[in-house]
Order: sequence, then C-alpha cells, then structure tokens
Amino acid sequence: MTHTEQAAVDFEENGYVVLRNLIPSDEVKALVELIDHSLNPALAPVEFEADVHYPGAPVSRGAPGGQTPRRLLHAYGRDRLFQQIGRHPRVVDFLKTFMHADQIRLSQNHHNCVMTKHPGFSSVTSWHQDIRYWRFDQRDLVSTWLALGPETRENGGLLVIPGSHKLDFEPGQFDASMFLRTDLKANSTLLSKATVVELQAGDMLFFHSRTLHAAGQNESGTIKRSLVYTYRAEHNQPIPETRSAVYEDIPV
Ligand SMILES: O=C(O)CCC(=O)C(=O)O
Repeated sequence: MTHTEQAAVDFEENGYVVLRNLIPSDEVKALVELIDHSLNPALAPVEFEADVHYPGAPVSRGAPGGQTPRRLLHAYGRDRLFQQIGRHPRVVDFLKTFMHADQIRLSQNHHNCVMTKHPGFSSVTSWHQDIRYWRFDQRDLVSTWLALGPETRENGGLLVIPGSHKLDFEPGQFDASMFLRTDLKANSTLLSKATVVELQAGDMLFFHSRTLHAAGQNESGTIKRSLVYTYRAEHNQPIPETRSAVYEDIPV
C-alpha cells in the first residue's frame, strides 16, 4: 500500500490523519514571520479571544487580555505565502483522495484563518463537530490544520475522538450552542476515547467536518500558531443564502 493509500484508510477509519513534515522548515519560518508581523499590530480582520465567549476567555474587549487575537481571519486573501499552502499540490492531492473527488474548492467562509493561542489569555474550545453551523449539500468536508510549532495538550493542541465522524448523534447529546454535553452518561464512553493530536512544525492534520474535537487553554509560555483551511468536493455545493455561500470558494 502506498503512503497516500494508507493515509486514506486511516482518514476513512478515524476521521483524521496527520501527515508529518509536509511543509519544510524554511516555509514554516517564513509563515511564522508573516504571522508575527500580522499580529503586531493585529491586522484586520481579527477575531479576539473576548469575542468567542468560550470558557476562560476575557469577558470583554475592555477586560484584561480582551485585545488578545484568537484568529487572523481571511488568511487566503492576506498573502501569497498563505495561498501557497492553501493550494499546495501535495495537500490538494491528499484532499482529492480523501474526498474521492477530481476537483475540490477551498472555502473562504469557514476556517480560512490563522488560529493563535497566546499564553496568559486563551480559552477552552469544547467538544464539537465543525459541520454544526455549516450548510452544504453533503456533510463531508475536510479541514487542514498546519502546525507552525509544537502542539501538545499543554499548549492547547487539538483533541479528537477517533471514528466520531461516522456516528449518528441524537439532538439531545448537544447543548444549545451545539457543543457535546459532557454531563451525559451517553457521551462519557465517547469522551473516554479522546486522544491528543501531537504535532510538530510542518505537520499537517487533516480532519473530517464531523469529527468531534476540542482544545484546552495554552498553559505554556509561548504562542501557538496554526494555519487552518476547509475544502469541499466540487459537487458538494454550499446552500445558497447561507453563511457557507457568502464568498466564492476557490478552485485549487
Ligand atoms: O484551537 C482551538 O481551540 C480549537 C479550534 C476549533 O476547534 C475550531 O475553531 O473549530
């Protein structure tokens, strides 16, 4: 079995797969420099920790840490370096294989951002499936998460529940904001399967839009940066007039 075939088997079974060392260190270095330049001062459009209202987030933009960036939005449109990752031939080949599609598009409406987690002021993202607020003909989209430094449980790296992309959930398993309820016995078996996705700079996580995932606060002393995009198969159209259809998706 080739490397790509094995990755496709793992992706199909677990709803995620990590491809190690996909982006070389000189490209990672250039991306980190670009991101740091874009954070000081923070170049709009930016989502701040205070905007998400997640556990641990500053209560308002005026509170201590309220100006801490959480996401540099619209990454693809910001710079050629971000575009090169978004349409990287190896990344696109993996995505086409995972989605069983000849043509794919990068969504400008979902993710398409640099996620940052700053020491001191970061928040907890509870268990969720990304598809919960997205509106497409089918629920099978794939996101890529490029680590630009080490990602561990300690600095707020992602946790996933392997195989959760294949499960049928009852509406009552989620709360009003569509986060998985952790107080339910029905969910505790599932949550006991949670695993940390440990990444190094240049590693790329591919994960299905139905894979349950979560992340903690950054308890380390250094900022964590990740570049995140979402893709759909050409035939999997966004529903007109929804948030998923605001900006045109990019053929890659
Ligand atoms: O970095 C995090 O806290 C997780 C972000 C996440 O899961 C998301 O934006 O869907």
